[in-house]
Amino acid sequence: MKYETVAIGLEFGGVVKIESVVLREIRMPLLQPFETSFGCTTERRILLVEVQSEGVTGWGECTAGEHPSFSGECTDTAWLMLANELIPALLHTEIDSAGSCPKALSHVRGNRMAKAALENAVWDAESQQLGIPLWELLGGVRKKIPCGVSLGIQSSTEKLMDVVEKELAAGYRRIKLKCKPGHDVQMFEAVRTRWPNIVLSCDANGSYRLKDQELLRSFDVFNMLMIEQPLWHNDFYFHSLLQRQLETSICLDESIRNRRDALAAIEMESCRIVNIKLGRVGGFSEAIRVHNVTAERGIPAWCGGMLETGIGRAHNIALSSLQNFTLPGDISASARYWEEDIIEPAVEVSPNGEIGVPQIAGRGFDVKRDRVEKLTVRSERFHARNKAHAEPTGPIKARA
Ligand code: OSB
Ligand code: MG
Repeated sequence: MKYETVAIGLEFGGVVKIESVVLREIRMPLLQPFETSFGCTTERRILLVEVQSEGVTGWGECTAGEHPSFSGECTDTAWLMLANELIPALLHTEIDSAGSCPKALSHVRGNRMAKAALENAVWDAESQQLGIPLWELLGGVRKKIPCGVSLGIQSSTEKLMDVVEKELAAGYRRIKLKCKPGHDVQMFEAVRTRWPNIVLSCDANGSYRLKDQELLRSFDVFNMLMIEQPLWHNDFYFHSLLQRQLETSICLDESIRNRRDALAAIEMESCRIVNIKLGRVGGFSEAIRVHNVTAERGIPAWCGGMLETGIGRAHNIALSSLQNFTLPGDISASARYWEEDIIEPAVEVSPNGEIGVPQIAGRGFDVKRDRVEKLTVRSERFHARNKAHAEPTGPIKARA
């Protein structure tokens, strides 16, 4: 079969001269603990990258978690990779656009969340230099992003029902329930009985095994839009066997690291829907490539979330403006996560469950520098003297 090539966002131009990069860690408590099959998060330790380039500052956020559970990366490994490998390599290389970052960083295997933080900061800077919205630089077309919510495992069904009710009242268009063995059918039954017609999905984060096939098949009666990553985080084959047994569509999250993985999953029929996350695939360049292959094959895509601050959220909004992001993403209001976000305006969702894509140059949200400084627990600045040698110049601030 012939497929038409989709080449959105793959034409790059210009020159990006990077003078310095600041790496920092901020700490932000979540308003509510977020529990998944692999653990509970109460406070985020988030790395931010600032790229200074010809009068503009591009920001990037690293989506690595505090522990290497969702992926093999965590906040501390990402710091190490950025400080020792990625930032020096970028400062050492001439790049003509953000789209050349993957090549400049290609000597490092894996560590895609660390790479994404840096590459996305360069895209952010480039869009400001060109004076166009980031979404436009990426090749986006959508003016509004449909939004869903991802609900962590709750302490009781009553609590869960209250949370679902609140999010539906806020306008969200899809409810995703985190599940794991022992935390599934009863919960789905309660939600479905009360809300027979809402768009519902679940996310197992890889917590079931093939021996649970019958149990997973019993989820079909709940008429869910999808079941996200039911089996192992790094599998395609067993998901393809499982998908044949299910009416409900499988959506892969953890398994998809790049375009080639998406293509393999689609050709093996391991899934019928793809979740695209900027950090998981290594940044905007690869996210666009994954998007394009899903578009070519007629596979719906949506943008996942990783409990981001407003910087990551702004980037997720820009990415979601691409044509094939047809399903509601896990991109929701800042106020669901943070007492005060680090951007302004905060991300807000309309009563009909949409986020408006900002129509101004750059990421479309200002970074509150004072707030970022206050939340910073360590930072380091790196200079490009002349492209010949880039060295870390030591901590500009460090406190416990
Ligand atoms: O699997 O989608 C996931 C959060 C952390 C790690 C993995 C996942 C998630 C979410 C949260 O589902 C989505 C969000 O609200 O940011
Ligand atoms: Mg997921």
